[in-house]
Amino acid sequence: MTPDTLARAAADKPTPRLNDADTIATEIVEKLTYSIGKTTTAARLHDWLEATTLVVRDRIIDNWFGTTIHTYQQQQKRVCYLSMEFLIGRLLRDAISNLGLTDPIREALARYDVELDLVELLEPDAALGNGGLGRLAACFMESMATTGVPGFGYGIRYVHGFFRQEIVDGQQVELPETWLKHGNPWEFERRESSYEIGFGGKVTTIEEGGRQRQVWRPAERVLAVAYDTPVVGWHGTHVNTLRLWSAQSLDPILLDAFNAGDHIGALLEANKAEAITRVLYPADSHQAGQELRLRQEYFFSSASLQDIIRRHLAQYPDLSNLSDKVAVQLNDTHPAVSVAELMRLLVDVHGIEWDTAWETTRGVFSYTNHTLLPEALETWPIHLFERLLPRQMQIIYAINAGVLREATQGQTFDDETIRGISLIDEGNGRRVRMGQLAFVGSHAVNGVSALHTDLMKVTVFRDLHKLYPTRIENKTNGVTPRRWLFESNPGLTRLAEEAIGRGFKDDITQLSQLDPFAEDAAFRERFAGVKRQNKQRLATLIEERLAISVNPDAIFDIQVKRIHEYKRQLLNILETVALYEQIRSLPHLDWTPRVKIFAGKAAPSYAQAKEIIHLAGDVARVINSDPGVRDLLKVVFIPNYNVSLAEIIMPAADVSEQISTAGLEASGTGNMKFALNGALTIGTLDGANVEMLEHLGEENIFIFGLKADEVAKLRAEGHSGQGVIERQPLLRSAIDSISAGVFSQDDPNRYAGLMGALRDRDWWMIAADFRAYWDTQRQLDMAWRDRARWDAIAVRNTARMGWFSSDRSIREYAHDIWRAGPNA
Ligand code: GL9
Repeated sequence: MTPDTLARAAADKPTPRLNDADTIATEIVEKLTYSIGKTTTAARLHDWLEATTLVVRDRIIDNWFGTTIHTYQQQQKRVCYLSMEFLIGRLLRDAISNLGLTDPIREALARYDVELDLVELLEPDAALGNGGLGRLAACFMESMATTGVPGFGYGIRYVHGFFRQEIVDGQQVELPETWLKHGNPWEFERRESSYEIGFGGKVTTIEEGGRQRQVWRPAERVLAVAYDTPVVGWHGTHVNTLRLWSAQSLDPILLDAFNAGDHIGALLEANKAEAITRVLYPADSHQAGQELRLRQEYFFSSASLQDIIRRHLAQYPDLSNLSDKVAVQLNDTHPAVSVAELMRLLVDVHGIEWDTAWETTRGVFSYTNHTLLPEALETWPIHLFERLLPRQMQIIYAINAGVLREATQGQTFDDETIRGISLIDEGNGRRVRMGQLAFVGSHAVNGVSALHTDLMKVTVFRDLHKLYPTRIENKTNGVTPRRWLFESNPGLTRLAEEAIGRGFKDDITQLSQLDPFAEDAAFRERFAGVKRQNKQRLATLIEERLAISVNPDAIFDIQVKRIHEYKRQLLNILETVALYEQIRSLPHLDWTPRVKIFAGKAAPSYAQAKEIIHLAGDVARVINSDPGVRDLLKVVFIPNYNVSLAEIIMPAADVSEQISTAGLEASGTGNMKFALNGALTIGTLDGANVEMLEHLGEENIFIFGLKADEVAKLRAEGHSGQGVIERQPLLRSAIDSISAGVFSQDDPNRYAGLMGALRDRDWWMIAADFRAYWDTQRQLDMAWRDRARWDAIAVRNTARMGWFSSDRSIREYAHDIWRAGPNA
C-alpha cells in the first residue's frame, strides 16, 4: 500500500450499516436470495445459518479494513502469534455478541419463525486444537482484538481438526472430524498470499563479491496458501486476523506422467503436498515424533515468516527495524524452527550479516513454555532434521556454537551445565532440542502460572537460566469473559448487570463490586436460581444424549479436560467408588446427593488414558443401575468434549475438579472458567490454582494434598503406594473391588494393570493424596448443607475471578514482552 492507495481505501469505505431488526431482516433475505439462491419458504435451517453469518460478516469486514488501515497508517507494531493450534469453536454467537447484535438478529429471524439459538447450534466447532494450549491461543486472539493490540494469529488450516469421540461398549472410538463439509463462510482464501516451502535437497556455498553465501536448493517444494478469518473483539471496533495456511502442490498434475498414461502417479505429488495440512495431531502433552509433524511445523513457520517479511518490506525500506515493528510469540516449541528459519531468510535471502540478523531474531521472538512433562519436550533426531531441513540444521549448529562460546567464556559453568545448555542432546542418539532453540532465539521466555514459571527455572531450563538469568518471566494464563461468561452464561451476566451496572462488561475486574452481594440473601437466592437453570439445561442434555436422568438439586461435581494420568481422573473415580461403597454399607446416613460428571478425550495411542475412560463408564453403569444408592450418587461420562459442550458445562457446575499431581499442570484454564461461573474448586496447589487461592481467599476454595516440592521429594525417596493403601480401608476396598472385577464382570482382570500401578510406584501420588481428597470432598458435602454459606462462596468466586481474564494476560504480554498495543 502507498499513501495514495490508503487514502483511496479510506474514501471507498462503505457507509456504516444500520443495526435495527428491519434492516437486518432485509439483509438476511437478500443473502438468502442472491448468495444462497433460496426463498424464505424453501430455506432450511442451514441456509438461515449461512445467510445470518454473511450478514454479520459484512459488518465485521467494515471494521476489519478500518483496523488494517489504522495499523498501517500509525505504523504500529504488529504482534504475530505463531501457534500450531487455535481451538476457536463456533464463531457466530461470539461475533454477534461482541457486535451487540443479539437482540436485532434474534428478532429479525423470529419474523420468519426461525430461532437464533437453533441456527447457532448448526455451526460446526472449529476444533483446530487439542485442549488448553489451543484454547488459550483462541482466547488470546479475542483479547488482542478487545484490547486493541494489532494481532495476527498464524497457524494451520487442518482439513480434519481434533477427532470426534464416541463411546462404544464403554471404550473410546476416534472418528474423523469434518468441519469444512458445508464450506466455511468465515474464511477468505488469499491466493495472492502464497509462498513456496521447501524440503530436503542440498546446500551449496557460492562466492559472491568476495563473500561466501549458502544456497539451499530444496528437492521438494509445496505451496502455502493463506486463508484469513476475522477475529472480532468486544464492541467489534477492532478486528484482527487469523491467517491459517493450507498446503497445495505447485504442480497439481504432473503432465508428463499423466500423458504417459500414469494417471494415478500424476497425482501422487499433489497428495503428498496436501497431506501436510490434512490432519491435526491428537497428542496432548506428548511429542508426536513423526516426520509429517516436523513438516507441519516447518511449513507453517516458514510461510508465516515469509509473510511477515513481505508485509514489512511493503511498508518499510528494509529489515533493519523489523524487531521494532514486529513481535513474534512462539506458542510452545511447535514453531521453534522459526528461529533458524528467520536466520536463514535474513542471512541467505536478504544478505544481512550474521550478528545483525541474530540481534534482530532475538528482538523479534519470544517463547511460551506450556508444560514441564519430560515426555512432551520436543526433540528431533539430527538425521531426520538434516535430511528435511539441511540449511536450518547448519544454522542451528552455528547458533549453538555461539551460545556455547558465551557459556564457556568468563563464567565457570561445569560440564553438566554446558551439556544442559546445548541445543544438541548428545545423550539419546543426537537430537535437536526445540526448547533450547526457542529459548536462545528469544528475548523473553515465559511460563503460564507463577508456580510453573518458578519450576521452569529449576527444571527444564535450569542451565539456560543460569546463562540468561533475566530471560524467564511469568505470564499467568487467562480466559476471555466474553465467551466464558457473557455468551455461555447470559443469566448470570444479566443478574450481575442488575446488581452492579454494565461497567464490568468493559472492565471485567469490576466484577469485584459483586463481592458485598455475597452477604445479601435475596441476591444469593437469585444467583442460585441462575445456577439451577444452568444445571437443568445440562441435565436435559445428559438425558437426551445418554438417557441418564440426574437430579439438578444434587451437587454437580465436574471434571472435564483431556484424560491424562497426571490430571488424576483416576483419583476422582476411586473416591466415587469409595463413596458408593460407603452409601451401600451405611444407607441410613444423611448423604449429600452428588452427580459426578466427566468428559474428555484420550490421545488415541495413550493406553492408560483409554483404560481410565473405560473404567469411568464401567463404574457409571454399575452405580447408576444400583437401586441401593437411589438418587444419592450418579456418574456420567459425556462423550465428545469440545468447546461448545464446555460452554454448557462450565455454567452448570457446583464443584470444579482441579486435582492434578502438584507441579505437573502448568496452569489450567478450565479452573478459571468454572470459578468465574460460580463453581467451588476442589484442587491441589498446582498451576494457576495457587493464584486462585490468593485471589479468592482460603475460605473460598478447597485445597488439599501434597505440594509440588513434597511430590518431588517423595518421588526421589522411591515412594510406593502399597503402605498407604494398607493404612486406608476406604481406598483399599475401592481398589480391591475394581481389581476383583466388580465393575467389569465380563472381564474381571481389565483393571489389573491400572490398580497394580497404584500399589507399586504410585507415580501420580493418587494413593498418597487419597485421604486428603476424601476428607476435602466431605467438607464440600458439609458446606452444601449450609446453603447460605455455599452460595456466598459461589458469589465471591465470580466476584473475585476478574483478574483471570485473558485481557489482563494480553496487557501484560503487550507491555512487558511485545512492547506493542495501544499504550506502547
Ligand atoms: C497446556 C498445559 O497442560 C495447561 O496446564 C495450560 O493451561 C495450557 C495453556 O497454557 O497448556 N500445555 C499443553 O501441552 N497442553 C495444555 O493444556 N495440552 C493441550 O493443549 C492438550
